[in-house]
Amino acid sequence: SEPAPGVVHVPGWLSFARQRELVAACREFGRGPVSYEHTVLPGGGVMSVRSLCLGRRWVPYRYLGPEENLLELPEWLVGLGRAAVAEAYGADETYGADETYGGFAPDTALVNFYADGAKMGMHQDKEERSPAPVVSLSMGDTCVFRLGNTESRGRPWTDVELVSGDLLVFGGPSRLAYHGVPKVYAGSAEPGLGLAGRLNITLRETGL
Ligand code: MD3
Ligand code: FE
Repeated sequence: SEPAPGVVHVPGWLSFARQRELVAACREFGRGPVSYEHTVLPGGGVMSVRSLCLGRRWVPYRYLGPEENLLELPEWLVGLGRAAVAEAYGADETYGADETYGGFAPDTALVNFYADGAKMGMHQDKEERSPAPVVSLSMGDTCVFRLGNTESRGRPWTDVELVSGDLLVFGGPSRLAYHGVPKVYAGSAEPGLGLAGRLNITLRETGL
């Protein structure tokens, strides 16, 4: 479905086997030189989500610099991101009103882990310099994803449930919309997934 212009939601895009592989991969990412950490925001607030970055490094409000690449962004994950954009916008990768984009080439991935009670406040993703869309993959517990407007954190917004296996692609006119995760339904993941909590992977082009 297309909950807003340029936003495409594909429920159940990832097979259960693929979800399990992604969960295992995300666990493995955290065993290397970097682990999942709470981000401290410039105002001193601490995010309840724990995050890890692959490829070009950043924290949810700032890119840390082009030289930093502590964990490689695996080619298979780049390929999954490209497949996601093709699925959402069609093989021509046209998205939004009348923008076209010649090929999704993500150079960074942010992996967010939501333990029980974690949420994400309304924010814009405006650190990237590329007009490319953002690809989001969800695993584990179901959440409420709040899709706002481009003007303010407040109403109007649309709440969309994101379930394990769902794909969300954000591009075109909605790329700068406020959004957040006000609620995660604890214990809602299928037991066979091997995950307590929620994982979300976003793939992005920094344009840096
Ligand atoms: C809308 N993550 O990491 S994914 C984030 O579920 C973030 O962890 C949420 O918001 C999560 O910044 C939501 C869906 C998403 C991702 C990127 C976007 C929505 C977006 C970029 C622009 C607009
Ligand atoms: Fe975001």
